[in-house]
Amino acid sequence: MAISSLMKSPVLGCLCIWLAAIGVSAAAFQPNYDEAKVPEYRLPDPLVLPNGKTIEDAKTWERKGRPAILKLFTEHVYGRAPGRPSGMKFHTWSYDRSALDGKATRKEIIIYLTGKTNGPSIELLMYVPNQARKPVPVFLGLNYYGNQSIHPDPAIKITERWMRQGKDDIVVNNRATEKSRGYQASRWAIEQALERGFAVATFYYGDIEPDHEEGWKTGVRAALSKRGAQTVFGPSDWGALAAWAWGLSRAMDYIEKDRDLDAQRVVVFGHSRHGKAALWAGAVDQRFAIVISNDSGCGGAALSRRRFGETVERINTAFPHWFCDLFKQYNGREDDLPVDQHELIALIAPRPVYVASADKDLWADPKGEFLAAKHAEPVYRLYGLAGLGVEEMPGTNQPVGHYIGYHLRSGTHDITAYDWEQYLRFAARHFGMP
Ligand code: GTR
Repeated sequence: MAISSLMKSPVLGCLCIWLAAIGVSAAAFQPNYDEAKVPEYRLPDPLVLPNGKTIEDAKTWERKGRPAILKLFTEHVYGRAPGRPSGMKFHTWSYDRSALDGKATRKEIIIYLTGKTNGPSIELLMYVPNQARKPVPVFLGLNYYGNQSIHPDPAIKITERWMRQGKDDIVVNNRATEKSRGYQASRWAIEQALERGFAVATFYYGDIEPDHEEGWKTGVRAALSKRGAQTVFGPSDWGALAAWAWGLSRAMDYIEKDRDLDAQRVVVFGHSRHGKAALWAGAVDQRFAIVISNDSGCGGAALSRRRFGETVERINTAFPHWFCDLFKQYNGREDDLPVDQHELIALIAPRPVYVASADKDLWADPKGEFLAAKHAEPVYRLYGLAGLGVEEMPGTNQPVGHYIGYHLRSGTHDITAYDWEQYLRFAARHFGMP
């Protein structure tokens, strides 16, 4: 039976929608996991300007090269986002100096994005170390299941926003339950970060846009548009990843106002789709001092032209709302992309950037992530900065790098204590902390 007739059956149709929602397309997509079958490809050179001239110094990169590449990514990949909305307001919803046995101050801040209390908002949770000289550096990242999922701390407000159905009664009727407290705590090394003198700030990515095809209608992409849920997006208008990245910049706007936090030392980080959003946020918004991509894969740190694991066509099919519409033109046509993902990393220069992969996470193409980091080096070199410091991909659990950090963790698609250890060390080194 053809897929199209299968889709017409109500039961199978539902199954297909469910599979698409969790990122498994019913269409038989066969990812390539064979290095020998990676096609030959030529990467665009970040140091060659559209007029064919080669960039030889950092000044020309900043004046001409960087803006040109940023524009290509904006128009062809992630889409154009608005700036900071006027009238944004911050409200301290909770403040407790005795959180986590007195180790930290817990703050919950509501960012009213349009200033209106009934408009879109971000609920930012943060832990600030009590035993530290203020202002402190910050790790800022999105979370998947609400702020209450990052730590078992019973005082964290449970998000009331729409959420994808999950396992184990974590989510019931698309709302997070009491059981979701600490559900993803293993992905958040809060205590370790606090001990090293970092604050950690996070918000639920669904505050900005629920992660499904129609999610934009109840997210900022509709709320900030004159036509609301009737908006018809142009080919280069923002997709969900650009919206999530935009949300990270709004959290940064808050950080700039909080005297306990050092806005000059903010690390934006993320795992998987949040890693893609973190890279784009760091590329666009140069206020982020360090950018960390954990297993971000296709549309993140992995080279699209390798077509290893997830491909452009596959990601645009399973997640049609993530990128701008124009990106769909490159389905099956990776070689025609005017950019590749090494240039996304290059946009972060001269700021330190860290790319991490996991050896069993072939879907995200670990080697493609390493190579993208490698091919970003020429831009760091313009600043006289060393990148990875190695020519070959290191073995598992052997972190490398100077201004471009990289490691291949043993294990699966996840963010673990091992990953955090490397990130905390990397950030501390670049911020001159013990
Ligand atoms: C997968 C998707 C990846 C990655 C991942 C995640 O289904 O294909 O690009 O983003 O989800 O975010 O966990």
